[in-house]
Amino acid sequence: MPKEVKDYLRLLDKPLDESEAPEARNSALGEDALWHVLYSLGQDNTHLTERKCYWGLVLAVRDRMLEKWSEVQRRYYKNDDKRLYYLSLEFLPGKFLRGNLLALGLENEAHEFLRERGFSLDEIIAKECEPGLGNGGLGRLASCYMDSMATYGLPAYGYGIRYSYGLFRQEIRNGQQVEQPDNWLHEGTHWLIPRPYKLYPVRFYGTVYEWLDDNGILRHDWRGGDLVMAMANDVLVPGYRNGHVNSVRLWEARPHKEFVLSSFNAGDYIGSVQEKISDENISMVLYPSDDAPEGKTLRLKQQYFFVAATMHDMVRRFKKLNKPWDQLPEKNVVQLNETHPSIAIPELMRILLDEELLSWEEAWYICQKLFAYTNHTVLPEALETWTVELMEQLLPRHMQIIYEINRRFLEDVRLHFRDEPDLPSRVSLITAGPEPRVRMSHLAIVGSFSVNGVSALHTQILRDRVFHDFIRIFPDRFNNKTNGVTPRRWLRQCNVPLSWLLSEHLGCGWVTDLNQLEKLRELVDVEEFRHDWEQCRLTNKKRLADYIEKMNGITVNPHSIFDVQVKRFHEYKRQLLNILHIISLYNNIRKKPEVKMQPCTFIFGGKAAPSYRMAKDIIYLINCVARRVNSDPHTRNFLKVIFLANYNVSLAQLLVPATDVSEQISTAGYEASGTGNMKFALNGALTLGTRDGSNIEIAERVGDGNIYLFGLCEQEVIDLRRRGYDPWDIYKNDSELREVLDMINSDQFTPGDPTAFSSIFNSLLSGGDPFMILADYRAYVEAHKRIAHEYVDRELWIKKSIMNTAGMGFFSSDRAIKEYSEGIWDIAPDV
Ligand code: F58
Repeated sequence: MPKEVKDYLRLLDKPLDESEAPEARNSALGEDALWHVLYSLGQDNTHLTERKCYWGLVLAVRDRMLEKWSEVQRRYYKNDDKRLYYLSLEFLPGKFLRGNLLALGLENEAHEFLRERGFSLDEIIAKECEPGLGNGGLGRLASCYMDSMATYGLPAYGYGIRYSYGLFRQEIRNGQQVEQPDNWLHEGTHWLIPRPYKLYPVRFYGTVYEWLDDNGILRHDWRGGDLVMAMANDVLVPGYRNGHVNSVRLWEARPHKEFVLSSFNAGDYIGSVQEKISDENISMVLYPSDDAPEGKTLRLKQQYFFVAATMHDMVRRFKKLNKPWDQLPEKNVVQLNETHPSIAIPELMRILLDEELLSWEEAWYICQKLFAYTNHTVLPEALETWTVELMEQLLPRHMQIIYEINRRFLEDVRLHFRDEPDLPSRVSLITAGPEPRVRMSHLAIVGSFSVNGVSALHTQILRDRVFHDFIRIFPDRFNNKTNGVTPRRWLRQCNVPLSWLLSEHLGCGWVTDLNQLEKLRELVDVEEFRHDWEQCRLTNKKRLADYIEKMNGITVNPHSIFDVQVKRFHEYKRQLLNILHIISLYNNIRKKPEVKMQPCTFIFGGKAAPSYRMAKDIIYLINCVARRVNSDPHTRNFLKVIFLANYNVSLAQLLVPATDVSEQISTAGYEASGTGNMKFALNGALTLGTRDGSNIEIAERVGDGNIYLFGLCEQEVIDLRRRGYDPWDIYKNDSELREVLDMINSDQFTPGDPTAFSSIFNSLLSGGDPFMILADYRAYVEAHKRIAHEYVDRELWIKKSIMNTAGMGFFSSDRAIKEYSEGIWDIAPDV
């Protein structure tokens, strides 16, 4: 290892010197930052503060991106490129500054500028606020994909909502989750470029009028109701060192009428702004879950709001080209990230039929060639539906169009599947019964030319179970695109020590060609390399240990196994299985203090949807167990349990490089893919996982010997359910487990309150637990034993760690985006 690398390990704030020259520009970044402090921020630039430097830098970086962005936009027009519209109700980009500096090759300049003024980039970035405009994997995937699209040079646009409040900020008080508003814009942000002149009206409610056109064709006109304005805000997304900059357009709801002056003058101050406030509410908050009925209308409003504005934008751009309508799908493709934006299908139909006066056949032909849909879940309760009643009220014209799509579709189905009288009701876009509902996934399937799952297993499940009927109707429509993560953020940015080491041995090419990590296989037997690998990991672990000390006031041993489970809290992800095992470990240490045990630090993080009682109880249980375990002098040196509050992208960037064991333990068949699993393995963590989602594909690539797979596979879960799963039987026969469960069902962790966790106990035993936690318990414990045993053999462990990183090239989002662009979108890079 060269001397500088070793220096780096000691001095984390030292810049990483890469050979590539920064983007050519006449003036220096620092000079421009100073200029902006005075002329854009309107502040004295002779006396600098951290804040001034930060915003000055942001504006100077933004200038550089804007120059490239406008060049790129002009090129798209000039080259008449086919464009991709990526529609997502969620984006989780993480902090911007470091990623943008890295992409533009400006990190050193920024370091220098700050250092000369007595500040440090790391400290400044620590205070940067993070847009939490998503719940979890789905939103983060959208951001990884935007990064890869820009790095590949694709003519692509992201579209979403500029929520004023992101997902709530999680605090832990007395062990319980408390939700606080996440006012990420409290200081404003220059990363967003507001476009007050890009303002489109969006209609809700109203009446549909019918009229006959000159050819005697019945036409429709949707009028009246409420109008809300959608205002564009652009976030720039630079490619990695390729001069390419794309953008994500986030719509903000603006009032159609500012305020009612007559009411104000009459003294009705509240009434005068009521309408304005209700309009602005549309982009106020991101929904953490859609199971609260009072939020339902607002959520559907959000969906239509951003989709209507986006379709308007696409049509406006297309019209500038003066091409016939049938070329719309030749020049554009729309990817729907889950069903949340699928109302785009009837919206485009409405535009083409009612505004552009196309025939139904022409309009439908265009739609079916334009839209593609990605499914991210097999959970029945997460497959979105809306009551016909609500749809008819809020979007009356769209409901008519959906009825007509359904009528024609079912007519076709009846014609082609004459001997299956039940099929039409199963595939219908609208459910039968007293409260009919629109199935958004069926709408998305019928209105798209491509439907994809996000891992091989998930796509297979869609084919075999969830959308089985549709496979026969549209055999060529379904395909798989296994997820990926961007190596820029999830290795180069978050793991600087390892990036140094990799670049030193492999060159810098891996940052944009992750398959180059394969070459690491040649280095596993080099002792010095393994030593350096371990040093990098230890540096990262110490950094995390410092953070834990600071945030939770608990000292953890950086030489202990860092075993991490961070993700949204959900029963299917089985954080419960993890904590059950921890309690049994705790019992064992107390019973047999003489047995030497490898010290272990179990780390949890993640948010529970505010209305999801069980998920919140599990968080509480983990914190109660942590309190007990961490304060027990008998176990303190061997076992620590940490819950890190407010898990977000930045915290993930700190945790991922410091993790030894990555917990990916969902019930097989439930996790569509997972992307956390990829980030951890890429950084050299070993996965402890079920044969679920993309864990299976990770195992294929890192090798069975370098991953700990355990438990029932998807088919076995189904078989067991069919045979009858009896958790009481397991309870009776496994004394260790019984002891753990009885402790939960007593006041052991909540002195004086023996029923605090009875709902958890009952869900595991009496409720028939669909996630079959106890069925996998023994196999999970055994896998942990193997881990503890093998971790001690440092040579073996480090080799396995290296083999993980070496095998993860496939899981780059660059690969995924290439597959999407070749296999679905039919678009090519313009660089
Ligand atoms: C996730 N879905 C999947 N949904 O769970 C995960 O397996 C997959 O890797 C990832 O998508 C990317 O494909 C997901 O994150 C949500 O966050 C829902 C959004 C709507 C509200 C409820 C949560």
